[in-house]
Amino acid sequence: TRETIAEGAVLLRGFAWPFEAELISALRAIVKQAPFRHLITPGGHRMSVAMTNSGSLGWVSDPSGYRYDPIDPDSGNPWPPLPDVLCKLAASAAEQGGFNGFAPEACLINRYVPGAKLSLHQDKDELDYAAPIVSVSLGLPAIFLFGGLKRSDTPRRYRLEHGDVAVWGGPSRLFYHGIAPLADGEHGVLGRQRINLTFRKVR
Ligand code: MD3
Ligand code: FE
Repeated sequence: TRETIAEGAVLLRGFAWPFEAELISALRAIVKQAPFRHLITPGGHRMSVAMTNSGSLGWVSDPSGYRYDPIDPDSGNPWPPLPDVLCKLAASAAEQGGFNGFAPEACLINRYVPGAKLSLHQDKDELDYAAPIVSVSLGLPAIFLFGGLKRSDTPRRYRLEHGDVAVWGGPSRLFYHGIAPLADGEHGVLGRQRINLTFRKVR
């Protein structure tokens, strides 16, 4: 199903199901080369969400700030390249959301275990806000908080489940958003975790 939840924001429930097996084996290969790690925010806090990246650029945070970097700082190697299946999934979802020719440079991969959360924030480290962000949810369900342009806008809550894909473009591209602390549970395929992929065009 396809639901418009804000101007430029489209929720495609179950869109990733046909890609499930290939997607998960591609993820396992990425994580072998670039394991999940807990980044430190510029404020000195360790994030409860663990992260890694695939693509020509990866998002990183350290005490000096946030940036996109072609090199994994933990290994000194480039991030694992974006597998074809991920690229195709992102491009076809973007097309469903009305964005043709989406070619992501970065795929940020977030891992949540029960209790992990992502506080309300804007995604502003990209230079190109005209391109959408495509997100893919896998594993345990999560409550997604979707605010507005101001931090003080009261967020709406959406339950994101395994296979749900969303396209965030237009005005919604700069809306505040976050993930409520993950509830405990066990997912049939991924176990006790939630994985979220966000595909981004950076420059
Ligand atoms: C709305 N990730 O990585 S995905 C992030 O589930 C991030 O891990 C969350 O926020 C997660 O930055 C949420 C949905 C999402 C992603 C990016 C957006 C919604 C968005 C950018 C603008 C507006
Ligand atoms: Fe975000």
